[in-house]
Amino acid sequence: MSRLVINFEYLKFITMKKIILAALLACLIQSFANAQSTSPAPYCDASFDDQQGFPVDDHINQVQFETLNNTTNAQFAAPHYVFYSNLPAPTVMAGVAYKLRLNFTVAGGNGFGVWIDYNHNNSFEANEKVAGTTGFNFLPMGASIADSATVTIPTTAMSGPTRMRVRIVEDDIHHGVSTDELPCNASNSATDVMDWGETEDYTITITSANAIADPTATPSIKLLQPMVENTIALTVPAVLDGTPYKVINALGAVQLSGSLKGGNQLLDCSNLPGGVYFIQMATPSNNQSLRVVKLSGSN
Ligand SMILES: [Ca+2]
Ligand SMILES: [Ca+2]
Repeated sequence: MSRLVINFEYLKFITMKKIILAALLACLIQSFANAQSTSPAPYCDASFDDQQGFPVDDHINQVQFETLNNTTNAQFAAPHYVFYSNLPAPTVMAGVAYKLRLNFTVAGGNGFGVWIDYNHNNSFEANEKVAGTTGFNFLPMGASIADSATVTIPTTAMSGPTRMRVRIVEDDIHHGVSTDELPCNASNSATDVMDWGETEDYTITITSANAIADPTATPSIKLLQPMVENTIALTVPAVLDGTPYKVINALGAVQLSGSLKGGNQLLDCSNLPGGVYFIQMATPSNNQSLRVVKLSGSN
């Protein structure tokens, strides 16, 4: 009898061990699948060398761009480059302006720069710099330094997944005292690696207004993104110019109203609280209702 009990206990022990091992393995696979990348390829190196052993904690706390909202509140591990390839890409439309919001921890004389590879040539040209400091306009020092810019996606931008790079840079050797930051390290020389800072890369998805409009279909108004921040972006066929619209909340109360214009239409919803809304339009061919979710806490 006692032998049977011992064997049963032993079996229980083995089974528990298997369960724990399986759970650990599942965790490992999950964290690997969700991991960000530390390789910038095929883009240029944008790491920092901490001035060969003297680290300074200049870093990016937060990046907000349309539905992207990545808060790290930390400097990524040395050499302080990270590609957040694991995050859902926000969708932005060519020809439309979007708000970019940034927050930094600034420990010294820092500038910053943001680039978007609009032409998909795996390089950040000077005309692809969409935000950043210039000249002697250093960022103020502090633990929570906010900055923002309006980024208008060029109508010539290529459609599809597109790399965006955000950098904060403090460097004594590379560019003297200017805050006109560059997207890459200048050369392979150890002393040309930038001193202090952080680089965060992201993927954004660019859509073309032309690709969305289908002239053979029944004219209808299209919502560019189901989840919005401060603006609702619509594509309105020219024949539906002048279509009246109402934006109602989940209780049916009208929050916004007006007439749409043909082309790309932006409705300012920055004053509305987060939640579900419906854009209702009476078009000549049918009555349309589009559902949109405004993200909370973004205004
Ligand atoms: Ca960071
Ligand atoms: Ca480029």
